[in-house]
Amino acid sequence: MRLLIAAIVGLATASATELFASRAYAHEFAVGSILVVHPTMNPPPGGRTTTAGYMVLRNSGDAPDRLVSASSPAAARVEIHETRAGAGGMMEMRKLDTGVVVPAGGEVRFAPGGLHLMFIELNRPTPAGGSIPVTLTFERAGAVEVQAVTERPRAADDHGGHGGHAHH
Ligand SMILES: [Cu+2]
Repeated sequence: MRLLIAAIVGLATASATELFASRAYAHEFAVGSILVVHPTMNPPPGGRTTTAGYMVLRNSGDAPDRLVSASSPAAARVEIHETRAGAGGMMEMRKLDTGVVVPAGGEVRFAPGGLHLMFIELNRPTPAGGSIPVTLTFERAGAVEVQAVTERPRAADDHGGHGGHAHH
């Protein structure tokens, strides 16, 4: 009991930053057999309203599922994109209109240089350390609202705000 009280007092006195950090630590969302692990959004470079987001999708079920769409009240559109080497070795991006399959018992990684969510026409400030709600809709598991945390990807570098990449 004393331990529990200490924990509660500790929680009450922790700074907002610490609270956020502890919440971000267990930052995952479940729907059906799908687990959405650590959804994030790159802080958009100054003045831009388009940026990329990342996450890992795990499927503990015995049937494949498919992420069919994403949306957010914080953006006009959220698209599912893939970066890949195109003709001539240039990296190029394309929108995946049929979504992304999450294999049975497997996972799909959205990461810099590959799959990503594209937040287009953000309509609110998205300071680092904040988060925005994103609804992910799966063919089998249905829809789930997750919180995408605004932070830089841990992996080396990204194409940032997709400078020069047309999204319309
Ligand atoms: Cu993109």
